[in-house]
Amino acid sequence: MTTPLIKLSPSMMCADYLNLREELDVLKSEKVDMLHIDIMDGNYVPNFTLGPDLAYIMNGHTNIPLDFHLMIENVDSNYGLFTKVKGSTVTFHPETSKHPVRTLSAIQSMGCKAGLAIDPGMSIETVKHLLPLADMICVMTVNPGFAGQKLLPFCIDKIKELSDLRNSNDCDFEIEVDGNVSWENIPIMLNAGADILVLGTSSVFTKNEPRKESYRKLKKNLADSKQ
Ligand code: S6P
Ligand code: MG
Repeated sequence: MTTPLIKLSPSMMCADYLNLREELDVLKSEKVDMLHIDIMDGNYVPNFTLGPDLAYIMNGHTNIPLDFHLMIENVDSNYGLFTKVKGSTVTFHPETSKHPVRTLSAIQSMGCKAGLAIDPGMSIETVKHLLPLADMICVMTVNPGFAGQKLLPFCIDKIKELSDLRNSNDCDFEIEVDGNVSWENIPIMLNAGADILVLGTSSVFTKNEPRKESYRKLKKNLADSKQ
């Protein structure tokens, strides 16, 4: 991509599974930064999606780092399943950990970046002491669990709040935005301070457009957003 400052993390739960090899080859040629892997347990969220084994196969084929988004109840017992690829990111919802400080540093000690995901119902204030310890904060702009939902507009304020806090508090976490990252919403999200875009059915994973064309539109959208 021509905009190195903005990172792209396509959400693999939105891919065409019957053509996964072709999907991965496009992502390789588009030089996306990460593969966003949603992990769900049917408890924290009412859905099941991908698992670590398939994620490692995707990484083995592409060499693209993984961006695990854990939406599971029992994160403290399971985070170790997701740290196999050094340099990848493992993100959890802080309310799913008994000791989030310990879990953040355990993930980092295994050679991965550690992220915190902020549910739409959770305030930034709740996690303010954790912010300097995290490598990435994922702001959820839809309820976790499903693709294809509509943006909850009040979540944009949280991106801005995080960006302001980062500037004033000498933190260096990246801000990821996850949920309805559409052509219309991308400029608003970038303007609020997002660094990483999770791309799903709202942009590059559509039924009626070739992937290459979607990435061409995305590049144009990013270039226009920078002006
Ligand atoms: C939702 C999940 C997300 C979705 C993504 C889909 O629980 O965490 O990563 O895959 O939001 O994108 P879209 O554009 O369909 O909302
Ligand atoms: Mg996600």
